[in-house]
Amino acid sequence: METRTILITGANGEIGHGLVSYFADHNRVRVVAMDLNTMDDNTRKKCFKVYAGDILDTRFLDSISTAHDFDVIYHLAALLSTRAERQPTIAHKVNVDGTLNLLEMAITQSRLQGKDVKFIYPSSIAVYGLPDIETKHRAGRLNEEEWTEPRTMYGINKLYSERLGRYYMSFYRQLDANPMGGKIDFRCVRFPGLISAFTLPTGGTSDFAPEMLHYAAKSERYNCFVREDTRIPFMAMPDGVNALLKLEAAERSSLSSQVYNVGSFSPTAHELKARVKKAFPSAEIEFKPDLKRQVILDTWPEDVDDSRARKDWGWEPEYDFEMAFDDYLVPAVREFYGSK
Ligand code: NAD
Ligand code: AKB
Repeated sequence: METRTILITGANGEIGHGLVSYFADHNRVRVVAMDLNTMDDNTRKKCFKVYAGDILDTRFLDSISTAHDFDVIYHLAALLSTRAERQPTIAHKVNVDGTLNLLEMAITQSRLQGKDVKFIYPSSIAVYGLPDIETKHRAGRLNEEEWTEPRTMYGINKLYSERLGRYYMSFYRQLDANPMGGKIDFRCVRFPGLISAFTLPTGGTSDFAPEMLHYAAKSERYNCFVREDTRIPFMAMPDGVNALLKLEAAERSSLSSQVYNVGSFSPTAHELKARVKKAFPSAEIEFKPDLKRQVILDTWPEDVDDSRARKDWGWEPEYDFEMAFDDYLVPAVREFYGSK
């Protein structure tokens, strides 16, 4: 087997840490990692090459592209929903123009190398937009096509990027007389909120779940910014990383779509609090809803229908709600903070 070269953008983020660690334990992979922020030493050591720079800087991207032939690009760099809503024009630049720059890099590479380059893209449940809470309750589990009417800049950016990926894969420069070389093999998962035991998210709207757990483990009081009855889907970080890897490894011929929902568990904020308090009985968690952020969560679905991913590439989460806490989150977060 040949050694594969993999580019990870946004490698210093939550998912990036998980992916880089996975590849570090596997032979025959060269990870080229890039992020706006300088990579921490631990992550840096696990990579073949590390770059600090902006995905909006096309000269910077060109310099990376001329130095490496990529087999796979994991494009993770983005601004998440709350941050994107506060800085919509910057978010549009990073989430849309940045993605376009990476797709251009990928198509150029595939044409020069004369082979397909895989492009793995994490989208989000933010692509959905339910008009009101009654409709949200009634709609329940959504498949990939229902209610894709996002009401946030981030959700709009993600939905459009899914479609850009499909364009680059199937219709790019469709008027060219002699299309040459390889193509982009675009594959996308729509993630729920991810919960890691080792990193705290910044700038997302699903952040209340990981924050609740981490604050409890640090014995810090937590004011939860959502209502107790708020229900959106979540997933343990190892399953999130695994979903990306599994989709990347799937045979192209088995994929009937470019975009796949992946689900795992879907508790209310009240149920999350109860589960965190079971692990950390002295945790102080109070619900103090931020009405503006709540509106965003009320437009996201209660759950997702991931039967297409299960059928096409054998998606199945390892962790349900109880197992995520019992077998991963609680032991790992305790060890991380040295808490009891
Ligand atoms: P994160 O915020 O932890 O990491 C994103 C990384 O991108 C950061 O390290 C940041 O420095 C980098 N970045 C931002 N702007 C950049 C730029 N202009 N140039 C280069 N790097 C830049 O996010 P994450 O949780 O690791 O998410 C990774 C991807 O997964 C994102 O595309 C996100 O939308 C998607 N996603 C995440 C979740 C989740 O719950 N974590 C859910 C759904 C989808
Ligand atoms: C966010 O809250 O913005 C992310 C997501 C669900 O995409 N965690």
